[in-house]
Amino acid sequence: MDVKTRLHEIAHVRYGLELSQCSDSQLYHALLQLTQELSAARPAPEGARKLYYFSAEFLIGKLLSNNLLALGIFDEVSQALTQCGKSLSAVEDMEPEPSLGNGGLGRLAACFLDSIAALGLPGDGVGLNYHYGLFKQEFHLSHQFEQPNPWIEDESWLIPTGVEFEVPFAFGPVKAKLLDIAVPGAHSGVANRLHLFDVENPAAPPADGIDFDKSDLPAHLTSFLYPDDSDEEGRLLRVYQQYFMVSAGAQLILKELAERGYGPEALGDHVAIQINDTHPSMVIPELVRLLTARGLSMDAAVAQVSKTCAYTNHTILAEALEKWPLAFIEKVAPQLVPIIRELDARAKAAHPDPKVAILQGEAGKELVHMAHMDIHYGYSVNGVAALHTDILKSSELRHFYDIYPAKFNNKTNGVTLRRWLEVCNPQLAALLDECVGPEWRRDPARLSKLMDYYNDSAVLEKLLSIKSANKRFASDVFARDQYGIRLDPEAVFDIQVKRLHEYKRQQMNALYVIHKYLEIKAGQLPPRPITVIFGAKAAPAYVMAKHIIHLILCLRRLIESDPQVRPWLHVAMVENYNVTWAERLIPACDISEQISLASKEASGTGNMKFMANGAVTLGTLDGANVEIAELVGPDNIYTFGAGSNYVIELVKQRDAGLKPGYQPDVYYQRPAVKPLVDFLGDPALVALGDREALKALWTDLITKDWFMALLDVEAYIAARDRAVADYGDRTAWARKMLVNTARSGYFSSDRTIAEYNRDIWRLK
Ligand code: 26Q
Repeated sequence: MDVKTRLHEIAHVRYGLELSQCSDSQLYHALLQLTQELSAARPAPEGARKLYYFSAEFLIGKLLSNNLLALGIFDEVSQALTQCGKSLSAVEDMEPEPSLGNGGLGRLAACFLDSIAALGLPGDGVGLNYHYGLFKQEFHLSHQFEQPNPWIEDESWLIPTGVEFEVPFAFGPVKAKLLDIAVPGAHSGVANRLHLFDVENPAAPPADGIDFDKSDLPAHLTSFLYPDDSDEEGRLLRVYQQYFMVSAGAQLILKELAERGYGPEALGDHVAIQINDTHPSMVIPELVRLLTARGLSMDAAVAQVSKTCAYTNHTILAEALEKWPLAFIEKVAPQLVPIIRELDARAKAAHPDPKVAILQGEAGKELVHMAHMDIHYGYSVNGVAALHTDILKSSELRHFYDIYPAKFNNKTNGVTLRRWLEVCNPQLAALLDECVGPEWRRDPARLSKLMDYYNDSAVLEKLLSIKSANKRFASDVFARDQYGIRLDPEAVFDIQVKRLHEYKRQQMNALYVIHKYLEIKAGQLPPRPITVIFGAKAAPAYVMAKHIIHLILCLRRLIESDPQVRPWLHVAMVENYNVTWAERLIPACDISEQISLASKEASGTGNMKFMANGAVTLGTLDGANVEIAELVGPDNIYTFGAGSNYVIELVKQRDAGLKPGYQPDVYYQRPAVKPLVDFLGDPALVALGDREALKALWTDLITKDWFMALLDVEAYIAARDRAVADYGDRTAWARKMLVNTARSGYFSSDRTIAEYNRDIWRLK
């Protein structure tokens, strides 16, 4: 039966209605059923080994469009809806967005599942079914507030499997129920699964805010996703969550291994586990425990686990490396403690250097260094961009690189161009079909053929008109969703959307806004209107990040109410930035802000999405920006600021208390910088906001400035002004757009996954 007929039939059976009579919500549920049926009919891919991608986060976003595309029925469904006066995008508005991740790491896991299935590789995700996901952000009086973010409805993408495992906590066993989400692969005809574990009796929704009684375990094990920076109190529950995930996941692996006809002694030959940062690292001792319980000797169990597990590092921020008190693990899962001690003893016997020990600190107060356990007992360690892997080898993990050079490898991140180009920017995708042929959709490297049109004025014009249309669309949605505020589609759209973190330096972007504001007040107008768009959630306990949001929102109000400045400068901040917002904003962007302090952003993946959609990067030579710069060449990117070697040297001096280190005061005193920073105390601004918050930010900038915004701010302003000026030569700018899209094929996660498979997983 063809798809259209089946859709009509579903509408009839469910509602007794014609498609044209259905509400958007009814159509959404009918399409949910249709895609679920088609995914269920697909076989799972087979191979010598099967991959389990363990991650505490899968930031999948809405799934309807993506799944229609993967199933090859997007156009057909879209037409069927249009024919009866409906629109797919209105239907998609009915779908709640699951926010099962914080940001980059979680979104990467979702892109990876999409690519694994598209390449026809056997690989499933393993994670947790958070009921509320990351908090929903609201702004009141220019401050962020957090609300619960429920996403599970009676009918959803979750498929009950009936599979259950018991997770043995110290306080008693808890049943882990397995729910699956189908992951159909584009072009491959197969489907994988995202396995999400849940408790049997989840807690009732919280009455107020996102606080809850953290002592009420186990009902809360899967209530919330932890923000990437959280308070002490929350940390113990996070260990409970992690153990819940890895114990159930490890049991699932052994069950499926047995179903394929293999015993536990053959684990490493038939299974690969990718550990997505250290959040799932307890899978190592848990598997050792389960294998020994099934009769393997300790030696054999350790050998199998070491053939199975591979670790990805996503950060070089020391404060983000997980070190759990052994006492926490004792409290949560005491059965792991002797195993961790044994793993530590073996590592110490082979490598006495205390810097590489798993257990560190004096007896009774020992910390378990999760990354160290992964590196000793995993067979692969990878960073997520070339620069990041180099820094791991030469500084952060140098002592491990000395011991295990062959384990280290780089896998530069990628993004699925199906969601981040085909679905979110259909007009550009259609132009690419015309120019390079539709094969780019299977083989993104072919996007480079777009270079043939470098001097084709019709194509350059078309690129500009598509960008304009996307800007108008984003403005309309913005006006609809954000209290009727309009964006000016004629202005340069300069966008920074990502989690709020000092190292990402939204505060430096705000200093540029102040710089422009002061120039305009002094009568010096920019060559054209500039719209600066922010989107960012701050972890609830991250005080400085909240101050930065406050600054941005106060600047927005100040500029909005100033008739002299308003025509030239506009600041917008989307509330509750999420995957859906990203899909609207990225295609509308002219200048992509990627301005982290060099050496601090492991890779970045937003940078890749913007590039593919024809935005020009304004960035530091950090993370994957370095590779973007190499691919597009200096005329098609704006780079600025201190390099990573210099920054690493400054940080070393600062940590050792050596001179000169980094002294923000030296930069603050510069005549071009001081007025920008001091504007935080300007009466007009302070009148709109919270004096204490702005003062705290000001004091931090001039005395600490931990991520060196003042070091780079002058170079940043110069580079940004140059980009805004260059934007005026429309043909030259269109060429930059073209080169960026043409060179973005490298950043397809299909390429990344092919490399993981070739070098690490060897699935088939
Ligand atoms: C840890 C302990 C307790 C509570 C929370 C956490 C926690 C949660 C999430 C720590 C870190 C994260 C997320 C990290 C993350 O998103 N890293 C990003 O990973 C991307 C994909 O590789 C990179 O592109 C980014 O550069 C990196 O910042």
